[in-house]
Amino acid sequence: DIRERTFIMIKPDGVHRALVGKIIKRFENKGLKLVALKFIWGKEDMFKKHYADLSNRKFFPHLVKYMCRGPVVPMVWEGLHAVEISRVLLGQTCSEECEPGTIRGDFSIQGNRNHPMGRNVIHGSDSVESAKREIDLWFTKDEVVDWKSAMHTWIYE
Ligand code: YYY
Ligand code: MG
Repeated sequence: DIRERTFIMIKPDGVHRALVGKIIKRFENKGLKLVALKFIWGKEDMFKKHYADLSNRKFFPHLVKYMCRGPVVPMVWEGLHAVEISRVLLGQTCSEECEPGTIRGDFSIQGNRNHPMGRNVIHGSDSVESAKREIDLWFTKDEVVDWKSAMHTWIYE
C-alpha cells in the first residue's frame, strides 16, 4: 500500500544533539513522503499513553522521564510499506546491537537489553495498527495533510 503511514518521533536526545535535519533527510532520501510534523515539549500523560503497552515493564518510569526531558518531533511519513521500511531505517532498539547505516546505529552508542536503554534518538511504530493509534494520539485529523509529491511518478511505477 503506497498510502501506508507510520508514526515517527525524534526523541529529546535527537533534538538536543541537533540531529533533526539529518534524520528527516534519511526519510526523504528513501522516498517516503512527509504528511505531518510538529515540534513540542511532550507531557508525561502523553508518553504514558504512547507507551501504554510497556506500562508494566520495569523500565517504564525511566522511559517516560527520558521522553519528558526535552522537546520532541512527532511526524507522520507515508509510502510503500512505510512501517516496515522505517523500522529498517531506525535499526534495532538496543544501540549496542544496531547496524551502522541505520539511524540508531549511526547516532547512538549506549543501550542493551539488561540495562536501561540509554538514549536511542528516535521512535517508530512497530505495526500498521500501532501506527494508526499513535498518529491519532499525536495528531488531529486536519494536521495530517493529503498531498501528492511532484516526485511521485519518479519514485513509483
Ligand atoms: O520500538 P522500539 O523503540 O525499538 O522498542 P520498544 O520495545 O517498543 O521499547 C520502547 C522504548 O523503551 C525503547 O526505544 C527504549 C525503551 N526500552 C528500555 O529502556 N529498556 C528496554 N529493556 C526496552 C526498551
Ligand atoms: Mg516500540
